[in-house]
Amino acid sequence: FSSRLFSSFPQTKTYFPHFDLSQGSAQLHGHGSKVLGAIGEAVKNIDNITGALATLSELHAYILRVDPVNFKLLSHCILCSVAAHFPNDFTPEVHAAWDKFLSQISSVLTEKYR
Ligand code: HNI
Repeated sequence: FSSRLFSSFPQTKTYFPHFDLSQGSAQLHGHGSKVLGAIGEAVKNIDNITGALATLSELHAYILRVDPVNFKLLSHCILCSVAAHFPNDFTPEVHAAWDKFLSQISSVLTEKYR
């Protein structure tokens, strides 16, 4: 999903000047597992996503200062990746559920900006 993000929305690359962003780079793989690990934590704490991602929320708002628009772009790329990997399971209901879940995560990670 990171490769999709950087090729479809190259402006997002500006947050990763210190990364090797070529497709299949070890750094990108490592980072992707961290992001998916956080998404896994959100799944496990579906009733308390705010609590589960509190530290990450502060990191993105206060230290990384990622513009919130980028969360929509990333969510879109994650959704496309899920659809591409699990075409048979990606029913309209699953699509809607993932969309809702990812926007919930994005709200949590951008709420500290206000
Ligand atoms: Ni994000 C670091 C999770 C959206 C830019 N990000 C992380 C880490 C996790 C993470 C986990 C690693 C933290 C650590 O090492 O302690 N990021 C997530 C999640 C989302 C998200 C779950 C949304 C679904 N991050 C974004 C977006 C951008 C972004 C949209 C910018 C386009 N993130 C970063 C940057 C880092 C980062 C930059 C630091 C990378 C590094 O290692 O230097």
